[in-house]
Amino acid sequence: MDIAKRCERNPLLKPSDLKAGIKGMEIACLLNPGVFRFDDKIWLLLRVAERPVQKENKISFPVYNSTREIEVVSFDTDDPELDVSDPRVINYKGQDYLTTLSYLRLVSSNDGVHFKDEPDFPPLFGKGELEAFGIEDCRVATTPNGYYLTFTEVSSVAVGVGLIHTTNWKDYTRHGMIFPPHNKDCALFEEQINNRFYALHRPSSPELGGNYIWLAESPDRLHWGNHTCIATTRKNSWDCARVGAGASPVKTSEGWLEIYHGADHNHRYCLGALLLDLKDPSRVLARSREPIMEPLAAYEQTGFFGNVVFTNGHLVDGDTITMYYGASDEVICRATFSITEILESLK
Ligand code: MAN
Repeated sequence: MDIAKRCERNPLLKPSDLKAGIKGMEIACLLNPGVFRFDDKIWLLLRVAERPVQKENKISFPVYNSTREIEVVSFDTDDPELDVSDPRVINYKGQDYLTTLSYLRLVSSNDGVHFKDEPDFPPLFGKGELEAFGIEDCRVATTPNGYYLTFTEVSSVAVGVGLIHTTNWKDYTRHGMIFPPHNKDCALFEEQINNRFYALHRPSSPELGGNYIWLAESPDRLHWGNHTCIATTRKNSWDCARVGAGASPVKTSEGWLEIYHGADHNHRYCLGALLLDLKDPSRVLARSREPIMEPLAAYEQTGFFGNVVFTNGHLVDGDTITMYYGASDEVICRATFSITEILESLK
């Protein structure tokens, strides 16, 4: 059952609300923001996906070249060696490319509904070979030592998870790739358990196994081990093709509550919940049978890539989770959940 309370002002942000951040490009999509409080305001770290204005019979997209400049690559749409069946990814002569280049950009708000650009806080762009196709879907873990950002690094060689640390959103320490390919959807626990750091992550195992949620532990957030698989996809279910963690798990009296996404073979993305043992988060205490949120609103069903609700950021206040999410891979929305209601739904 869909128990999300959608904000009446949804979508809160759409591509035309912001100016493109890369010269010569336009914003195609705003997606999947990380969320945090800073300086008495609510901030979103948006994934902004840009591309050149498309010309007839051509498909053009930006990539970073070896000298770290943005270069536009173009193919003729009638080329028989080109596969454009997915609006997000294209394949040309056996090589995959993304149709847009993503970077991370900050917007802030006093009320959590009206967001504005923050030109004094420069965006985070992909850097180096492993981010040549951009950086995406950044989770922000808020800790006493500052903010830890986990995000997807994309290039022609890999999809993996990068880590960045900041305290002021102006100076960043880049720690490189912490979960090697193929991996994404990494959510850090915001506090230690038994003196260890924990993370949820999503490796993909193409032959045996699949796209499952895993748990890992670390002494320092840089070196990860003791990996265990905690949630697989489920046959004939809304989450039969792919599952992945959302934002940092929420500590509740009954366990760590994780809102995760699940997709079926039609790439329809819904949200569900996992409840993990407080002292041993590798123990799954409960999992949603049915989604707690489905793409039901018009803006969730139609867009750049329709039938998607995808989240990797929220704020928690008492019993309320204020979740920000990407709808249809195109616009930014907000919904709230009652923690009690989610926990009830798991019984
Ligand atoms: C998938 C989708 C895209 C994303 C790529 C690379 O195809 O999630 O939005 O750009 O993976 O991460």
